[in-house]
Amino acid sequence: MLKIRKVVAREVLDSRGFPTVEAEVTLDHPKHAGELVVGRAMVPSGASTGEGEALELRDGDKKRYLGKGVLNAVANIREKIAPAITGREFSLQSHLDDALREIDGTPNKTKLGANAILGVSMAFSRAQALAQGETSYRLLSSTFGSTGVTLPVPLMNIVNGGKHADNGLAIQEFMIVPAGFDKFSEALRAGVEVFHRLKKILSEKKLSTGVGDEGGFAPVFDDEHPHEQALLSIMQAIRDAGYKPGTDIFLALDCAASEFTDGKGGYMFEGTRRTSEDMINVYSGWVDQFPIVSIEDGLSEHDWEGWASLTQKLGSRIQLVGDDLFVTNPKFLKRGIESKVANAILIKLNQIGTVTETLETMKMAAQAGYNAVVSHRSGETEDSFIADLAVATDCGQIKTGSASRTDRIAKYNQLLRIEEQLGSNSRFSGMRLYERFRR
Ligand code: 2PG
Ligand code: MG
Repeated sequence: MLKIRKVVAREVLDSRGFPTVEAEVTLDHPKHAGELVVGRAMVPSGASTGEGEALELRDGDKKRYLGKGVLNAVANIREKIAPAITGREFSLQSHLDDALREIDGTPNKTKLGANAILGVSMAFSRAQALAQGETSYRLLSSTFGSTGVTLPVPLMNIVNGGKHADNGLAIQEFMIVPAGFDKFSEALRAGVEVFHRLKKILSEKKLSTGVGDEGGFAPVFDDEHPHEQALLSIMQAIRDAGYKPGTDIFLALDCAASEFTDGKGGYMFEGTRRTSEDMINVYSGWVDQFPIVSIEDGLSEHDWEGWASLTQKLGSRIQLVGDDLFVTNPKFLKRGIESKVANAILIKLNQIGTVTETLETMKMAAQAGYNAVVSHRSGETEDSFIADLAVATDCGQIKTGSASRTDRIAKYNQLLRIEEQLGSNSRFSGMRLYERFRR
């Protein structure tokens, strides 16, 4: 039994310089009387959010941080959550999370804010691991019922567009997927080398090498087809770094297409209005031309019909990931599974708001044969919980940005530590997860 001694919360800053919630949960040490353990966690924040996400509570007081303060969420932890759980014993993460959900009492965590609830949920998970003398990934893997030894393939977002940059690219993320390696650390190294090569290529073309929110470059490609230019530049960078596209390193996109709809059921892409079928044709063309293994949010979260057709056309060739579409919520994922929409889900803890519900959604995905990609948000902190979560669940993929900005690198560094700790017990998921779609 783990007795909660104290719950603390404060307003800290995220990678965009906006406030976010940090929570600390103190437990009595279960074995050493008089000793305490403290778990701490920080909550991330998205920019291209799905409409079905749990509520991120912001103060809206324009006099502080342009209305983005989180003092109300912090106060909810101090005044509503802390008094309700302090002194109580919880033997499992799910018991604590049930209690948090009960205090809130709404389906989308609109009363306390998912940022308040998740902060406490993750901090408890950390404290629980410390109390049991376990690493976070081991504790999470025993909760999830997995081996917890699989290092994920990193989906590294080296060209940023959409809402994460101001370079006019409709597509939000151009990622490299170094899946053709035996070890995570080797895959990461290859990805990082490609990142540096890309910088050289861009600067030789006199294009900007400034980075966007997720640490990828955000150049303005002065071309009729800037997206193709981005893909071609990345292909060149892979080759210049000495790797083989399509063998060592693959490509992935997050289109975040809900952000470039025209409001009338279509899309505005490269200056022209497109239907869902037009967009599917654009993607099919790219899949023919480039070694793309995964496309996330290729169509809008409201375009379920288009999604079904996208899945029919491309689902037997590549991974199709639902992010805004599923918002880590079992209700939407269930609909996807039943209607044969997508074949993978993006996992973001703050879309649903507790560790337990995140694990439940991942379970549902695994049982239905859907891949899962654990993901950062565009607004991040140095908190590296998602690195442990990815290993713990053996999901095999993590999306946590490019090879710059400490908010992104913190997760890669944690994965390097875990790989070392696991030693010869560690596995690397590699190509396995993408090959299953190539029928
Ligand atoms: C996404 C995410 C993370 P945001 O769309 O997948 O890359 O962006 O956090 O802005 O929703
Ligand atoms: Mg996305």
